[in-house]
Amino acid sequence: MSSLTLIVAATLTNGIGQSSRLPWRLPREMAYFARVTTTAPEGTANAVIMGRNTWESIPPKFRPLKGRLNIVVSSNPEYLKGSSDVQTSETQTASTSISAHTNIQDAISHGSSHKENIATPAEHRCFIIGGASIYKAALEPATASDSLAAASITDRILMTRILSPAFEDCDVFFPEFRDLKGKDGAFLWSQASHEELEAWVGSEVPRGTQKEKGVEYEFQMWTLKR
Ligand code: FOL
Repeated sequence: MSSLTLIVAATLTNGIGQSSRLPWRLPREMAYFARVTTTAPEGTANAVIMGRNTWESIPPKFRPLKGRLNIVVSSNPEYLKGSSDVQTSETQTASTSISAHTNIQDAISHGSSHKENIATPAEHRCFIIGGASIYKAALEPATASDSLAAASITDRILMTRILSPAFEDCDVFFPEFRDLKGKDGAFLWSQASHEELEAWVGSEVPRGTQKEKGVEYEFQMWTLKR
């Protein structure tokens, strides 16, 4: 059992993508993503779990995401076999390794079962970085047997909320999570304070509405109530 953090940038209507890419280009927001997903104590590294479409959406010069254990999930084993840059067998360098899995549970257990050695440092945190179907699986209720919940628990969402413009042409969406309720009828997710966000990230995070290239956004953290 390991805990998972979802990291996402989404519009007010949960738009996350358009035509297989991010609808915006926000260097400082992307720098936050890179910092948060990379930061780990010396001798450890974080894992980033992603679906095949998200892997392909990362510019080739940035993939695998450096300094992180990259785990790619595809339900099509042929893709994993045939691809030149995602291989079925694990490929590793000192700071980065890639492994491919045909289901999310395997990907999670791969990420969390990593034992420290020279090639692969011990895993610190495990991030789900998308896309829509992987996020959806990660947010399935813990009762569903065929879900991520069986292998792990998603208990944190690092949400960059894109406030404006609306980016109405999005064609891929993050699942709505704010209205999810438990058996007792209480909301499952609640927004943490900015102080809690900074404490978890381990360094300062810009507070309030950020403006970059005409886009307004805010860094948020949500946690699963228990
Ligand atoms: N979460 C947040 N907050 N913002 C995002 O843009 C985001 N994107 C994804 C998942 N969660 C996110 C998926 N898409 C790269 C590109 C696309 C992508 C994720 C990462 C990427 O190239 N990252 C590089 C930084 C490149 C740069 O500095 O411009 C990295 O090293 O992380």
